Amino acid sequence: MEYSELFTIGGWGSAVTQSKGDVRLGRFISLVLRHDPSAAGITLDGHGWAVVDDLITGMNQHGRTIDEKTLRRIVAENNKTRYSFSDDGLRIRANQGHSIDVDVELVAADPPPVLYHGTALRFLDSIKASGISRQQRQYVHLSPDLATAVQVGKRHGAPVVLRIDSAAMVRDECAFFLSNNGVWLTASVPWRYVIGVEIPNKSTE
Ligand code: HQG
Repeated sequence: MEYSELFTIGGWGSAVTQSKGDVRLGRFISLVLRHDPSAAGITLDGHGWAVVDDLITGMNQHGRTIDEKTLRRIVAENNKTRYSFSDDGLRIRANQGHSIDVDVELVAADPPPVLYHGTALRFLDSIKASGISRQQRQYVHLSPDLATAVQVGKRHGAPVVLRIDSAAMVRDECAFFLSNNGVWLTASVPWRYVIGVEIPNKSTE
């Protein structure tokens, strides 16, 4: 494989190098398992599980050539541990990030006292007015560290990171869930719990 075909994706933990083909397949798997199973002509059960054989067949029927070995490699190499297999290995689901209504049996947990939400500067006025809301997803996504939040924010443009007083939210009985891949999730974050607004400079990016 040519070096030019490879690029590195920053993420949680160490960087992982994936081929462009794997990245494209990964994006499609994410679309199917989080947002639109019909894109591969499959259905998910109420807990977000797809049958692995159905996913592979469906992807191939919808122009995404993949075999089981490739699927398992893409899942294993995923830089954010986005997917899990069932214990018997026959089903697969996304750990979090859904826009469709499935119950992935998230674990309720007490978060660290401060969490971070990365967003774009252009959303700030709207967030100040109405708080951080879940938009198309099931939950607001929060990161335990600033660096991850910067990366999340950059997906939308010039980033800004909001520092969240999660300890106060817990005192006020807001529920938090921890996904399998370390993302903190909550229903919404009213503006009063934002205790800092940080515009990252190059050294924190
Ligand atoms: C913003 C990625 C205006 C919110 C990441 C965000 C994450 C508002 C955008 C995961 C608003 C929604 C989720 C308001 C919130 N007015 N804008 N009142 N409230 N917003 O993609 O958090 O790579 O749905 O700040 O790493 O960016 O997919 O959410 O900017 O964990 O695994 O509306 O997606 O993970 O954008 O990202 P998103 P997100 P994966």
